Amino acid sequence: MAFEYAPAPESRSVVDIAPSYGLFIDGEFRPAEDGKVFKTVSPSSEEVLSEVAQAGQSDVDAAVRAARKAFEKWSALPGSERAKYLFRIARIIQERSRELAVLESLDNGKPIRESRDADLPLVAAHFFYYAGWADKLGHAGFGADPKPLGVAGQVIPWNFPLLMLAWKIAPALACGNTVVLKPAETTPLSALFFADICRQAGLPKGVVNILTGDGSTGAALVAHPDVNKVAFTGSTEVGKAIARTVAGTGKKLTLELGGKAANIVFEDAPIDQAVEGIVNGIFFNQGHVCCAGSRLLVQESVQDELLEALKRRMSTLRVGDPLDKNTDIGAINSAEQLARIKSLADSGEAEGAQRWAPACELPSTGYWFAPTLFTGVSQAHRIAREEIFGPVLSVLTFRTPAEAVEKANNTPYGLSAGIWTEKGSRILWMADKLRAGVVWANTFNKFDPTSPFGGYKESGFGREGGRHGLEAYLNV
Ligand code: TAP
Repeated sequence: MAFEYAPAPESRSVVDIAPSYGLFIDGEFRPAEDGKVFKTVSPSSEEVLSEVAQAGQSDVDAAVRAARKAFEKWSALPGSERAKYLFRIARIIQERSRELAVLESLDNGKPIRESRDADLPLVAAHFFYYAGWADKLGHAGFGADPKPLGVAGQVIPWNFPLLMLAWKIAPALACGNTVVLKPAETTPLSALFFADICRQAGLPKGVVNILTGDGSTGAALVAHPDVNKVAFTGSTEVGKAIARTVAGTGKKLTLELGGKAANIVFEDAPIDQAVEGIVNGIFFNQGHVCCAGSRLLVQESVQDELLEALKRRMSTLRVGDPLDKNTDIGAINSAEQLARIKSLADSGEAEGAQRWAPACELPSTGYWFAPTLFTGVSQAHRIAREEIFGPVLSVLTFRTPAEAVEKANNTPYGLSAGIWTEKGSRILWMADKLRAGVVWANTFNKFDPTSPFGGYKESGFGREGGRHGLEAYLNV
């Protein structure tokens, strides 16, 4: 069955993307010292959106120098003054949210409904939330007068470009640190628009610096001797490399890495509600979510009923133009990521799992992957062990709660998990046994700035969000 939809695209004209952007250092946009640039491409149309500067070592040095200089005055401001800037930034984000949502969907490929209704409101909420903490740090449980760390070097991925920026920058500034942030190579634009928002808010020069570039820029930032704190979100592989770089330097480190979350459905769960949660858990943001519910653990007795309902629901998902408000699944962020998803899905078939996807016509240009389900998956299969970071769900079964816990925990990761059951006592028992930083019950992918988020094991350490999120940016 081919999908038919009347395109009602959000107008591109609400966002004015310049043909080129510089690095944002010390309150000014400037080219990279060696003049290097790279192109950023829309994954839904393969159109070049802009050309941005590629920061090298001397640009990293300049940005860290600017942040160090700004730190003296910024950290000495009363918290109530820092709060004013953060509130101002939050309000400007709200005012410009339509423009930013369209920009994010163009550069990242995510559906406008998600960037408009999830990413942008959460970005603003993060700045409002941490603005509220800026003058109350002495009451956060870290001593009467906790001090900021200094210059924070922050490296973020492409799956939630502006939201990951907010998770990093809002608590850092609230605590009195200054920041050098590197967005991902495939999604640099919203961070550059954020730089413009910092100017609009009158934020003192050098408090926020944005360095676009590739992994080498991130590596140079992390290794810079005058960076006091490193915050990274991305793959476990790069996280391990960063941990090695930072080891023994005295830099404070938080790592937010991959996941392979179990979404566990018991036989007493309301099936329709669970199906919505499963769909949201794995197909939200094309599955480019570190806490995605990528392993469905279903109790054997309801397997047939659940899978039938799930397939019916998956058949209604619309894949296509991210700017169409009816789109459920947008574009895969890059050709590289698409190749990775394809190769892992192929390994699922090769290892003997059964592959199913609803019939759907994918656009001929851009990077797309149909929502896909694998049944007959064993714990040894790569699709049950490795993070796919795409719209691919691996289904496993269990008989008893103890077996569910054992299978859910049988992964090097430990970021999140979901439980679907009517029994409150079972939720509490499971939450205690599951080795996951976040456990959702009868819901999935719920985020809130007041709630700490972070992992166990190879999913990283440190918490972002909530009061706990302050600790990462304070000398406690
Ligand atoms: P990473 O390579 O980890 O990229 C994350 C960020 O780190 C990007 O800004 C990246 O720059 C930068 N980076 C790369 N190498 C670095 C280094 N040696 N030192 C410092 N910074 C470095 O992730 P990816 O390549 O975008 O995705 C690969 C896989 O990672 C995905 O398939 C997915 O499984 C996983 N992933 C997980 C998450 C979360 S939230 N857990 C997020 C993204 C990806 P460039 O963009 O220029 O490479």
